[in-house]
Order: sequence, then structure tokens, then C-alpha cells
Amino acid sequence: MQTVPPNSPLATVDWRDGSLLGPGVQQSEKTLGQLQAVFSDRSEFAAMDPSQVVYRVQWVPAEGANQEGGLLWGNTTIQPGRVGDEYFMTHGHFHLKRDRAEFYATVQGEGMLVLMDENRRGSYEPMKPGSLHYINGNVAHRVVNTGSSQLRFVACWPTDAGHDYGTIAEEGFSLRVLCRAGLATVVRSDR
Ligand code: M6P
Ligand code: ZN
Repeated sequence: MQTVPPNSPLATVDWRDGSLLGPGVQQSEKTLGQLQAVFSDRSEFAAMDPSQVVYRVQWVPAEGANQEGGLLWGNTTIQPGRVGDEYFMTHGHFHLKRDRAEFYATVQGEGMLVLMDENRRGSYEPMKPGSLHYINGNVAHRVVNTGSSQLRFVACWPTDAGHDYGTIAEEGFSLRVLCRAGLATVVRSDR
């Protein structure tokens, strides 16, 4: 009988921090300067270094770009920090294909997953190591690092979901997470 050789796994996840290793792994980073539209305190923002990295993203495509029915796997690492009272956070997005859902799961650190539907109804979920978060389709999502160390989470989302950043850059989220008297506090932020 002939032996059957295995295929290689897509990549390796280091479960200590969620990072990915493998030939197909892609990465990007977002600097403070690229996040100008999202922080509310303009004068504090202007005094900070725009080249400072706020978060890094890794992802691995399992199928070709925009493949309907395909999935992507990735992770995000958000640095601790604030612009004035507002904690460092991801840009946040709706999916271009609005009905596409997503999973997030926290590996390290603490934070908040901030959600908003298309009627600007906001909600949020605390993130801590092990917390699993299901993001319904048609819901914008952003992660805020409320801790004093890196916040790292893994994510899985449909290949053809896409990112709609424009709506968030223009209209923002309806909730903001601020440091008030040393505590992470969620406030309304309607425009
Ligand atoms: C997660 C996923 C990615 C996303 C990243 C950073 O890893 O949701 O699709 O790009 O977080 O979030 P954003 O795109 O809002 O900057
Ligand atoms: Zn998403």
C-alpha cells in the first residue's frame, strides 16, 4: 500500500499571544497619524507623534481575494495608550458586504469591543483573556485597549466581507470609551 503524504497547515498560531507564522501571512500597521479621524481630542492629538504605531494586524487568506464563502483568520495587537482621555483603539468598520459576521476572541490584555448598528444603536462587551465575541452582520465594530499592557485578540471573518472605513471616519461610533478618574467609562458620543 502507498503511504499518503500530508498537506502543510495554512500557518501556525502561537497561542501564547495569537501571533501567526507562515509564508502566506500578511501584516499591516496603523499609526496615530492614520487615525486622525477617530480620536475626539484634537489638541491632544496634535501634540503627539503621528508616526507612533497604535496597532498591528496579521492575517492569512485561506482562499483567493473576495472568494464568496471563504474565511480569513487574523489577529490584532493594540498598544496601551491614550489621546487625552480616550484610549488607543482600532479605526473600526462596518463590512462592505453589510451582512457578513465576524468572531473575535481575546488572547491577552483587557479592553472593550464597541458595537453599533446602522441606526447608531450602540453596545459594548468587556474583553479579557478567553472572551469570545460574535459580531452580527450589519454591525460596526471597534476594539479599545483599556489596560496598561498590549491587548491582543484573534479574529475570523468572511473573505468577501471587506472594510467600510468611510462611514466611521465621517460619522464615528455612538459610544466612546474614556478614562475617567482612572476607570474605563463608556459615554454616548452622538453627532
Ligand atoms: C481584526 C479584523 C480585521 C481588522 C482589524 C483591525 O483583526 O476585524 O478585519 O482589519 O481587526 O481593525 P480595523 O480594520 O477597524 O482597523
Ligand atoms: Zn470586521
